[in-house]
Amino acid sequence: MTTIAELIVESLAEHGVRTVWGVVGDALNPVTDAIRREERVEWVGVRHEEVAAFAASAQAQLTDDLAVCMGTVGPGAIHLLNGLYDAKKSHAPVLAICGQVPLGEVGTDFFQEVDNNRLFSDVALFAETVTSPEQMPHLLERAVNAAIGGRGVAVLTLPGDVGGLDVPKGVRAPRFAPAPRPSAAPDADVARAAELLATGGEATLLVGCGARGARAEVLELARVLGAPMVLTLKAKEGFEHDNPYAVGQTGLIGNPAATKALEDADVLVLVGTDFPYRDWIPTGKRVVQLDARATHIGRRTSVEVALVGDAGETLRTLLPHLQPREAGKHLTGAQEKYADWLQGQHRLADPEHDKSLLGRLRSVGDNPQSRIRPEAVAMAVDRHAGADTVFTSDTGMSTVWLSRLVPMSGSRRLVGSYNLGSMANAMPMALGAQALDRERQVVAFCGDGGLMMLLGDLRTAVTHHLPVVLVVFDNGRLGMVKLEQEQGGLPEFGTVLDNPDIAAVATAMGLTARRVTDPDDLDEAIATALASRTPYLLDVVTNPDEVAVPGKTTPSQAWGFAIAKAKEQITSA
Ligand SMILES: Cc1ncc(C[n+]2csc(CCOP(=O)(O)OP(=O)(O)O)c2C)c(N)n1
Repeated sequence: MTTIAELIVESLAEHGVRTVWGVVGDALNPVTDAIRREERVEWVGVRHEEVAAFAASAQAQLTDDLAVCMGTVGPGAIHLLNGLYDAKKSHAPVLAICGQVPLGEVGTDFFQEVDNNRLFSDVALFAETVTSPEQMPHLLERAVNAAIGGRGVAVLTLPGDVGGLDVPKGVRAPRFAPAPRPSAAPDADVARAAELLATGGEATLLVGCGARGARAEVLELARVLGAPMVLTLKAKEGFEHDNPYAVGQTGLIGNPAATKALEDADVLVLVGTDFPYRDWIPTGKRVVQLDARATHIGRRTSVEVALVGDAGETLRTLLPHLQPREAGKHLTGAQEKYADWLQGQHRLADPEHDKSLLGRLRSVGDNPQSRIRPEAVAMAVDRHAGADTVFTSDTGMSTVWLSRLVPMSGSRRLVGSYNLGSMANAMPMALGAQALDRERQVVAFCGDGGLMMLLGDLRTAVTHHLPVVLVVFDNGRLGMVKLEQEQGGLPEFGTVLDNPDIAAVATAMGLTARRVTDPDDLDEAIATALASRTPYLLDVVTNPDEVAVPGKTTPSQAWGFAIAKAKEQITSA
């Protein structure tokens, strides 16, 4: 006989699921026992279920296929929520298997009872509870089909006395639906787009991760239009390398060349992006938007021609309609501005810069503990990391340094909480990436605030032999909030972190760890960490006053910054 739990685990293994993340317990015991006996599936027991959900989200984003996490009755399920929201907002197919109190107690406000179907109703495309073996295999099929077909979260809840029940004799194995086949936008819409692009003037592309499968077509579009290409953070991987049209990111993490390329255009072409910041999408332009999801069309700016379809398929029908243009000042100007800006960033990251007069003026006093520039950390990682490294980053300033200074050359991958914007994701996502391939180099850019939130799972890297390299930007601050406060003209408040020696903590947890305080040690420390094949934490004490200037600063931001600094001087005097 086969139990419900066995049927679930066997069919997930059959589909290709190789890791399940979670914390064991009561209602889920039949499932974990089935995993114990299933050779194809590795159980990664974590210390906090949020880590399980972030790891699954990262795996789903990296593989474009189903990833699985588990949280048992009540609080165990609740702990999954943040990571599941990350998966939802990143369109990552994740199945969460959750526990529930025994059937007879459901609805009695029993110990630990939480109504999972309601709890997960906002985050999940599908959230149902298995109450009898006759619901198998249909309920499991519906859950997996919802996650894969709808690219989001499905939650399947198992009461304590249900997972171990036998499924009726002769029940067929679950069959999951194939992922939807991409198709091109309708010809008439493609023709309208071609007409607009032919007559509309200078174009700039804004490209997002929805275009990932269409790299060659998007580059060809830029060539034909003579257009600079602004990349969203999520399009960095796949589009940044060997791309003469790329001018970096826009928005708060961005650079002036990208901002200007958008502002100077007559026509904006949005490809596979739901870039959310309206303030950074200039108005008064003619706009063509191409996206597989109709719900993304016109959500951020007014669109004249909408192309609803797969990026690659649609561009292949559009490109033959376009006459190539000579690349003019619009493109070359943006390219030059971008190159200048990049050069400036690299100067900041140069250790010699700190020794120069200008560098000394910019550095914070004589305290050697705060002299390592985060830019220098990012650049040193880039120098020593491989061509196929997987990077993750925490929400906070570490994402800014990564975005600006770590090019996604070769087949590097990048994953973060870039739609939900949660802290604490980088380390769990690195664990998820590493479990997919233990030979591949995985590097996490962690904030000190972010890392400390889910610190217990440092040990998971050791227990499960996941040789991630965690680079902690230890600025003793909630740095991004400090910057927000100062740009808003507020004195810094509540952002100072009373950190322990994070390297010592990591060492106690069983990782190899090192604290770096001297800029002269940085390069060698990073080279050593990246060459090691063990879980490694580098606690780099960085300058908390390093300012990341956005691609465009408003006078009120600059003025706010000056006022905040003055207030801080007065209150600390
Ligand atoms: C879970 C969560 N809590 C709070 C925030 C708001 N927030 C965004 S960035 C940030 C500071 C991050 O600090 P840290 O991890 O130390 O990185 P830093 O910005 O200093 O590099 C905060 C509190 C958030 N995004 N997510």
